[in-house]
Amino acid sequence: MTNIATKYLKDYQATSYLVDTIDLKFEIKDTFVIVTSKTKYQQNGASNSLELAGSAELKSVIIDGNELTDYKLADDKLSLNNLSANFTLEIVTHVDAFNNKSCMGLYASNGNLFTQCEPEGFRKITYYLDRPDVMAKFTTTIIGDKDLYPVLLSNGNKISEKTLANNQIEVIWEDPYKKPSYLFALVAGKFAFIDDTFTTKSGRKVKLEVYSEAESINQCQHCLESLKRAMEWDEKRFNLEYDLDVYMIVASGDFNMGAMENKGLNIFNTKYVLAETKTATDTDFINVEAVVGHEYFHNWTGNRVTCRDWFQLSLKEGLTVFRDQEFTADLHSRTVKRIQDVKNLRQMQFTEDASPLSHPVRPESYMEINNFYTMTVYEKGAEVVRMYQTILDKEGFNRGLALYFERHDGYAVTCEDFCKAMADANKIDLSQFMLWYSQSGTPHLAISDHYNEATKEYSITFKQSIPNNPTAKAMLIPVSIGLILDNGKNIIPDIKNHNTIVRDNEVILLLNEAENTFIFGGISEKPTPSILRGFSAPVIINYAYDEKQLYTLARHDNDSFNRWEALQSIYKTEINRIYHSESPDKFEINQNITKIISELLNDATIDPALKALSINLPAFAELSISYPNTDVKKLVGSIKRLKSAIANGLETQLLAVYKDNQTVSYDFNDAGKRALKNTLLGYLMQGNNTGKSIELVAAQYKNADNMTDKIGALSAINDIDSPVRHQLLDNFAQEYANYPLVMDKWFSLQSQSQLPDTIDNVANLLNHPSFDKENPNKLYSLVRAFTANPIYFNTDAGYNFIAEEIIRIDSFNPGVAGRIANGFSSIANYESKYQTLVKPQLQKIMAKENLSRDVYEIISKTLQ
Ligand code: 0A1
Ligand code: ZN
Repeated sequence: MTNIATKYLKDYQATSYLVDTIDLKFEIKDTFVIVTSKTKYQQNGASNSLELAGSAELKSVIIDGNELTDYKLADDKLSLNNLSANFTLEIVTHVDAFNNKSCMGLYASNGNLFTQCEPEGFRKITYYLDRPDVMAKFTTTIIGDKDLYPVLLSNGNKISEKTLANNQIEVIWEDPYKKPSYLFALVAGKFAFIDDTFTTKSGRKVKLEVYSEAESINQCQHCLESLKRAMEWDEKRFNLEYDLDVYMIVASGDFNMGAMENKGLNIFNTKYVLAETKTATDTDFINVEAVVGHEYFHNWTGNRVTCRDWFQLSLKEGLTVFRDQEFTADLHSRTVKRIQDVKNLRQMQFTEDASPLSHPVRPESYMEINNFYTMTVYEKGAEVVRMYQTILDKEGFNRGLALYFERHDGYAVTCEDFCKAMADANKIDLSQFMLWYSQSGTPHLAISDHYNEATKEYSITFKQSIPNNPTAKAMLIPVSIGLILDNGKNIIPDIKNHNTIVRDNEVILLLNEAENTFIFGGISEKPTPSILRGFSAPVIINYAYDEKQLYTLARHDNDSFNRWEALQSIYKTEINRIYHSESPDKFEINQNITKIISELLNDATIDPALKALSINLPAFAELSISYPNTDVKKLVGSIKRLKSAIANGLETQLLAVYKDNQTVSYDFNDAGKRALKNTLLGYLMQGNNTGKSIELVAAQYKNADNMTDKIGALSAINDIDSPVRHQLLDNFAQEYANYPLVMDKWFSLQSQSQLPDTIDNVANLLNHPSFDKENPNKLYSLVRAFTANPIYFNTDAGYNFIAEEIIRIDSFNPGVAGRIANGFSSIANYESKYQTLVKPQLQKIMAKENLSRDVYEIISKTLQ
């Protein structure tokens, strides 16, 4: 059996040597790359031994000019002993970049070379102190054939370019900022580019360049524009300016994640660069802007101030996700963005935190750090950062951030350092807040209230607990609250407790004990509490709202997030009643639901994007965690039942609103209308009048002048067994055969389908001419997407298919295999028959020879 070590946060130790400078030389040959690294080391402490991480083919080791022959090389480590206090180490490796399918280290994609070094990819290139607390100045020389590699890029500023003999060119890059090895990048190949400039507020003129393969360069403009918006926004909102003369973004069709913030040279998945109306949806446009923002914002939160060790990953990721969320909120609709983020958090992070893979925002141990680029580290981490801002207000938060940069610019630090900067800048004690980093699981708040007619006082009591973490201590939880009277009036209550914040019409209760009670005076009648406004903390609230209260909130809450939330609670209550009813298929739904949806659709003051979100029912993944031993089919059926009842109850109106929201010629600003229209089409397709709805789908598909409407039509018909579905899918595959990212959408749709031939179809699609069995985007869109198909993944054949794919993919790309393996973790919460079915499949994966650390860790934890 594989023996894989666990690493612990508590074992952190600084290195015995530090690095001053590193000079890298890459000579690109026909079948491999020669890498020479010259590193200046200085002793740091008493030890004169050094252990360097590396797995590339080692050719030579030279210390201060003397070749070393008696070095120890074992377990991907080079050990050096009896070293001087200062020395220069020269190492030559050969890197097998052209056969590297892992998309880590130095690898080829369509003939071009890219690097991916975060978290531990640099060690696949050379032998080094490949950890974030070792920061050095990098100089990079790249030599390659002029025809094959006319573009040669690395971090920092280009300091020389010359032609050598034999049609070779040599380019030298120098990065003036010290950085850890995970931020190193190199790109070599044939690319087209578009450029622009941005002048920072202090007057620095920055060249902006976006590179892609020539055939897609006409899809890069939105990315470039997004970069300028991000640079401007960061100056305005956080007073942060860019610090180099050039900022480059390069698109790669083979990339394991979304994008990478390498200093001055971001490498992006094409998915987050290319966007043009014929081939990208409205959501794609927003996502490109958000990811461009995210990587740009890392320049300060990640690069200038980085992480001491990988346990601190959320220090940069939680903070940077928070920043990109705010960027999107400021540029578009704040409410829409908040709702989308919370939906995503509930579907993906709450489920992770309720699964065997639950871990704290700052994990205390890991086997493979690659497995910790999770929803918890990123999205819950962003909620943790948001809570600082909620508690300290925007000004206080900005003061804290400024102090954080003042203290730590140029250093590798910890989550404590961030918390301390926030606390010190605002002169408050935030020690209890650190529990958000160390305690796993989603906190639940059990809430009860009481109105005293005689004293006109209203009291509300919160009991906090984490069900799957019973020893958890009481945390500091900011709960934004409002009170609403029966006539719909929102009142600003007179609060009698100390641990509350009252600001700009907002009341925030600071829970800090297992049980907290708050008392409000001068309340004329028993109010309806609007709890957790704006989703002020990543918790689950349990308050026994009656039906009337939920409708009061849905209609009258001043907080737009909580109006949406009340509707969600209304839907959840109804789905729950259907789920527990004797015959869900015949369940008659509460007419108040159709009434309020009808009102909402008629309300001209509500923006269509918000209407679309308001009629969107909670997803299976989100609901399943509140159904212990979930009966998967029953839950899917209950959601469907509610949807079709709404569709049938409101058919005429849904159709009318669908027609009203048609757009004439494409304008991005109509995205809200398209979202509403497509949501309605999805509803209509679930109603009884299938024939008519299919006609609508076919017409919309045919007339669409943008990708959003095409995908809207295909999604609506995706679960309907009709020849039109096949025709449209065929037509789409023909039209977009040469657009890999568009074909990803086509694969995804089919793997999500609720039609009975889905498993066979998905298995066959692996051999479709547009599929590529080694490309991460393809594998995510077909194979990983299938793990989110509750009906067909959760079958013997479904589990077997995914297990076989994990075993196949693990041999060349453990990162992707690990991410697919995550799909098994939610089964722990389902009916036991599913666990019985999945167990042999998981054991089969564990028995694979040379199973990667990535998959081993995930499957072994899932099996526990
Ligand atoms: N730091 C990047 C995410 C990233 C992580 C790992 C990668 O390869 C294994 C690539 C990118 C971000 O947050 O954008
Ligand atoms: Zn990031």
